[in-house]
Amino acid sequence: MTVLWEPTLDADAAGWRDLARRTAAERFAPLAEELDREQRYPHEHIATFVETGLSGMLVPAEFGGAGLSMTAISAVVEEVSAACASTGAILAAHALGAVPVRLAGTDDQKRDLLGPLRAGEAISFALTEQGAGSDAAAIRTRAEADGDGYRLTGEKIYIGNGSVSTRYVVFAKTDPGAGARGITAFVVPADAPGVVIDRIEDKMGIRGTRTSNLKLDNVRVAAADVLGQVNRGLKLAFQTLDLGRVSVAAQGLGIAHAAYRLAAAEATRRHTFGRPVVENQGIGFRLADLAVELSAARMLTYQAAAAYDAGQPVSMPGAMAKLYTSEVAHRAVDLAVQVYGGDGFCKPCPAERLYRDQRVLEIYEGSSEIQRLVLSRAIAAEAAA
Ligand code: COS
Repeated sequence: MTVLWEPTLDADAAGWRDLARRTAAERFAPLAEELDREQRYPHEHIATFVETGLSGMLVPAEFGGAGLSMTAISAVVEEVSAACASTGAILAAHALGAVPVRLAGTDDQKRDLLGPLRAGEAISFALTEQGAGSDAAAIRTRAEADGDGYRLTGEKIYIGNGSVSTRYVVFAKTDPGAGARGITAFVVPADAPGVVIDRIEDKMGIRGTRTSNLKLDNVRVAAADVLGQVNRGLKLAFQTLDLGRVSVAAQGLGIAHAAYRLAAAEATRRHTFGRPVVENQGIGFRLADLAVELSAARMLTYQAAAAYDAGQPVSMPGAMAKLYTSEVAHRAVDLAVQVYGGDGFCKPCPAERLYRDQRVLEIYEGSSEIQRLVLSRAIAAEAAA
């Protein structure tokens, strides 16, 4: 029995978790420091995703994938993130781009877009713009009707897997006067005329991931490239983010667990004043609190995943899981750095890398403030009912 609470997984999910754990230990963990130092996108890890079948985790069986449950995906993302936060984030971003296709794609779109993911291609989710991150309805990218199709113009930023994806799910205004009810989702090929990617971000953490902009200059798409209903794209984006937030929570579990293990091992190994650091209550009690918080974060995250698998709404459990887990991960990496002391402040201490890798979890796919907003609005609505 371990101190930390562990989810009871069905045989299928446990099999995928074990595969992810083995693969992550053998292939992803040894490169984590190098990817961070060189800010290098790990193409070889994509080959490993393909070899192990992890590339098809979100692809339903009828389109050649493994069609994992959200519980299994969470376990995989947790294991991979614990070994290499960048690789976990790459896997989660692959999933984020595929979700709107699964939710709203026609059979033809699913065949065309999801099948190639199994072979290692990526599709990215492109919503955020300068001035429209938290306030997603404020996007300015326009899609103007053009014969039997549309022409898209605007610029997206902070695209996960940007510049390595072959396709982008782009959200654009089709009825600018209609606010949230005037946005449509489009599938845009990376090689369409007018698509330009000219900025790769130099990030604080998860530096092995590629994060880019996406400029669209009068890009022509066909009516068949509309994903879901015209003018209902924002709802699709929010449904996608509901699920994405469970994946971010799973990334947080991985990072928090890695930090917890480092802190516990170092606090037990290192002696001060003639005894192991862990026997000083200032550190030992913080580790105890962290074990409780990390267990609770796991419960919230696997409960959110189970809710989705059972066909139940995931907005509230997903918001709770992301909010809590990302903040527990913040406290975990802070403790790991503190336990390592001066070493923890210097490279190449893994605690230093985790400290930087964790930070984005409280920002992307809805900041902590947005999760609190989602929850507080729901609380008010429930109280008023
Ligand atoms: N699932 C499905 N539909 C949803 C939804 C959800 N989770 N949340 C809202 N909607 C629907 C609403 O029901 C409403 O639909 P109708 O037009 O049919 O009434 C529509 O979407 C607009 O909702 P709302 O008026 O609540 O939108 P707001 O502009 O007030 O925004 C928040 C709500 C702040 C919660 C939303 O903008 C958000 O989540 N922002 C963060 C975006 C984000 O995560 N960005 C990061 C991008 S990835 S790095």
